[in-house]
Amino acid sequence: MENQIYQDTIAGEKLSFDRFREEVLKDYRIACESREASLLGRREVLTGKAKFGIFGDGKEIAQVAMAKFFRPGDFRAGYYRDQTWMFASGLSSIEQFFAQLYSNPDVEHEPFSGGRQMNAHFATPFVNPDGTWMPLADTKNVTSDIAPTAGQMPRALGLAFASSLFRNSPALKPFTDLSHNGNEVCFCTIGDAATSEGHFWETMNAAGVLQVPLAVFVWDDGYGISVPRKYQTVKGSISEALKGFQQKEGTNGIDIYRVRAWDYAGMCEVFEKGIRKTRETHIPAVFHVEEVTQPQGHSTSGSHERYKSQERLEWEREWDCLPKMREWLFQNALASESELEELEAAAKISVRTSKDRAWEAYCAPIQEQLTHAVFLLNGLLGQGGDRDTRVQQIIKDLTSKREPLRKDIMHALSAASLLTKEPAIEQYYQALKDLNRDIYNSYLYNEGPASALNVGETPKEFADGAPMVNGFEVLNRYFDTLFAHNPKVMAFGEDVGKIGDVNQGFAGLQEKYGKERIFDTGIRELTIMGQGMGLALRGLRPIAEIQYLDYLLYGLEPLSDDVATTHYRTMGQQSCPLIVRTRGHRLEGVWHSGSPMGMVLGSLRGMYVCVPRNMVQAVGMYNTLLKGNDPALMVESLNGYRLKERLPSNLLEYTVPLGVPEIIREGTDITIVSYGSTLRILQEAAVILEQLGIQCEIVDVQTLLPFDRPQTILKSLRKTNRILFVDEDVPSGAVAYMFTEVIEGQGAYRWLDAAPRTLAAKAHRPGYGSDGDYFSKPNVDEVIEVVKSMMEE
Ligand SMILES: Cc1ncc(C[n+]2csc(CCOP(=O)(O)OP(=O)(O)O)c2C)c(N)n1
Ligand SMILES: [Mg+2]
Repeated sequence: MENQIYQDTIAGEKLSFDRFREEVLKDYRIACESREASLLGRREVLTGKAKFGIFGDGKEIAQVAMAKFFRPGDFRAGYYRDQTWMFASGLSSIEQFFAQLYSNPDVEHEPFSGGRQMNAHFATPFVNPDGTWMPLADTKNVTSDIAPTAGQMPRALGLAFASSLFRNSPALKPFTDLSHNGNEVCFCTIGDAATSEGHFWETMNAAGVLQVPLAVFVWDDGYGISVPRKYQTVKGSISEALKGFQQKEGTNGIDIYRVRAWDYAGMCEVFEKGIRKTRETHIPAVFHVEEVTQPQGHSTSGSHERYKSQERLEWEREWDCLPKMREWLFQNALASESELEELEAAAKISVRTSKDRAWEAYCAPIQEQLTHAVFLLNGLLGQGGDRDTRVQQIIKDLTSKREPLRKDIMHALSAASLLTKEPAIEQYYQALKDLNRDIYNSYLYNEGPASALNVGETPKEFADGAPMVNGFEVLNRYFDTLFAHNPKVMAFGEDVGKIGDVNQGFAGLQEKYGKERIFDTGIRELTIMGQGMGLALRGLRPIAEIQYLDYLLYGLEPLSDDVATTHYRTMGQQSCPLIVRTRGHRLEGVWHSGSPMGMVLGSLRGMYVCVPRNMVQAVGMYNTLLKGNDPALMVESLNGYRLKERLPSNLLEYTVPLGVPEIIREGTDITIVSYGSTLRILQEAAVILEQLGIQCEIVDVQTLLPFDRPQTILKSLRKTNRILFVDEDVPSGAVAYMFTEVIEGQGAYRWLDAAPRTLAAKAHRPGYGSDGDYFSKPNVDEVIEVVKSMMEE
C-alpha cells in the first residue's frame, strides 16, 4: 500500500513537472514569436508596407509572466508595449497584430479598432450590437488603448474602482454578469518616463486613498524616447519615489514591488503573490519592472544609437530578457539545445506565415477595387487624341504604385471623371466614397438601438396646483427618484457626498442611498473623469461632477482623448456612457463665470453637449441620456438654481429629445438663437424691443451636440429673414459654431434680408462683480442695440 502511494506520488510529480515544463516552454515560445513579430514589424515599416510601428521587444518575459495572473473578469488599461501580454492571454493573434500594423479597416481581420488605431493599440468587445453589455465578469477585458502617455491611468483607476463598488455596494450585488463580487484586478502598464506625468501621480494618490484593486506595472527601460531617467524621475527610481505611498500597518496606501525584466522565475513568484493580495484585499500594487531593454529602440521613427551610449547598448544586448530566459531554461534542464533551436525556428516560420496572411487579407479588397477601377478606366480608351493619352497616364500612375491605397484609386477615378464625365466612372467613384465613409467616418456615436437620438419627446406633466420650487429642488427630487429606481446610477465629485453638491442637487441623498451611490472625491478632476470612465465602461451609469465649468479644463484631456473617442476608435465595440455634470455660464469673476463652449465643441465630438436653460429641462435631458449609451456633458446654469420652476409630476418619465430646439418666444421680425443663462437676458431685451415695435423670436437650441436636427432655426428664419446668434463664450467661439451650422449647414443664407450677426462675450475672461459681468458678457442694452441696428439695415 505504502509502495503504491509512493508510485502515485512519483507519477504525480512527474506529471506536474511535465506540465510545468510545458507551460514554461509555451511562455518561451510566445516570447520568441512576439520578438519575431517586432523584428518583422519594423521591417514592414522600413520597406513601406506599413506607416509606423511601435513594438514590445524587451518586455516579452515580464509579460508572459504577468499574463499568467490575468484572469477572466480582469481588465487591462495599458499602452503600446503590451503585445506579448495580449498574445499570451489569447486576446490577439500574430495575424491580427499585423493586420493592425497594416491598418486593415476590416474588423474581421483587425478586431481592435478596424484599422483606426496605430499598431499595438488593443481592445476587446464590451457591448453587443443591440447596446447591451456583454458578461464582462467572465472574459478578459481590454479597454481600448490610447497614445497620450499616461492617458491610461485615470481610466485604470476607474476600472479598479468599479470593482470596489461591486464588492461594497448592496445595490450592485445583482449584476453578477458584470462582476464576481469585485474580485477583478485592473492591470495597468506604463513606461518609466510616462510616470512623470501628473496623471500617474494623481492616479496613484487616488488609488491609495480609495483602496482599489489596481496593479500598475512600470516598464522601466530608462528612457522616454531619448530622454533618460535622471530627467524624468526624482531619485532616478519610481519605486524609491513612491515610498511615502507604501501601505503600512494601520494606514491606507499601496504595495510596491521591484522585479527584474529578465528574471522569469522571480517575476512569476512576485506577480503571483502581489496580484493575489490585490485581488483579495483591494490594496493597489505597483510592480517596478527594472532592467528592461528596448532592442530596437523606441519606434520605427529614429534609431536609439543616436542617444544611447555604446556601454548602454552593450548592456542591453547582454541583459536581453530572451537569451536570459533561454539560459535559465537550459541551466534548469527544462529543454535541450536542440529543442530550443527547434522551437525558435518554428516560431520564426509561424510568425512569417501569419504576417503574410495578414498582408494578403489587407491587400485583397484594395486589389479588387483596383482591378475594377482599371477595367473601367481601360473602357474609356479608344477615342484617340489627348483624352486617351491622359487616361493612359491616369492608369499608369495608378498601376505603377507598389502598395496602392484606397485613396490612390479614389484619386484616379476622380481625375478620370473630371476628364471624361463618364457616368460609369462617376458611379464607381460615388460607390467607393460611400463605402469608405462607412469604413472611416462611422461610429462616432451609437447609431443603433443604443442611440439617445432615438428617444423622442415624452411631455412633462403637471399636477393641479403643481408647486413652484427652486431649480435645485427640481433636481434634488429628480435625483431622489432616479436613485430609487436605477441601481446602476451613482453620482460623485467634489462636495457631492456629504453636502449633496455645492448647489444641493444631491442634498440628503447620501444618507438615504448610501456612500457607494453618492460620494465625495478628492479635488482631482482628471481622475474623477477616470472614475466615471471606468464605471461607464463596466456597464454602470455614473454621473461625475466637475464642480464648475471653468474647471473642466483639468478633466478635459481624458474626456477628449479617451471618452469622446471610445466608440469611434473601437468601431462601436466599446461604449462609455458617462454623464459629466457641471454648472457654468454667468455668475462671478474670472474662474466662476466661464462659458468656454467653443473649447467644449472643439474637443468633445463623440459626446453630447446639453445646455439646458433651466433645471426642468435638465431633468428631461438626463432622462434621455440615460436611455442611450453615449457620453455627455451637462452644463447647468449656475444662476438658475434659485430661480423658481414648476415641478413636473412625471420626473422620471418625461424626456427632452436631443438636438431639438424650442422656440421660447414667438416673433416675426428677427430670430435670436442662444442657450443657457443668456436666454434670460434675451427675454428681457425682447420685452423692451417689443415696446419699440420689434418682435423677436427666441430659439433655445437646448443642446449644442447634436445641433438642431429638425432645422427649427431655418423654419424660424424663413419667417423673420434676420438672424442673431448670442452666447457668452468668447467671440467666434460657440456662436461661430451655431452660425456655421445654420448659415452653411441649413443653407439659411438664402433667406436673409440682413447680414447675419453674432454677439458673444468679450475676448477676455469676465471681470468680477455685477459690473464685471455687465461689461464682459452680452447684456440687455447691447442686445437691444444690435437688434435695432439689424432692423435698420
Ligand atoms: C502626452 C504625450 N506626450 C508625448 C508623447 C510622445 N511620446 C510617445 S512615447 C513617449 C515616451 C514614453 O516613454 P516611456 O513612458 O518610458 O515608455 P517607453 O516607450 O519607453 O516604453 C513620448 C514622449 C505622447 N504620446 N503623449
Ligand atoms: Mg521608457
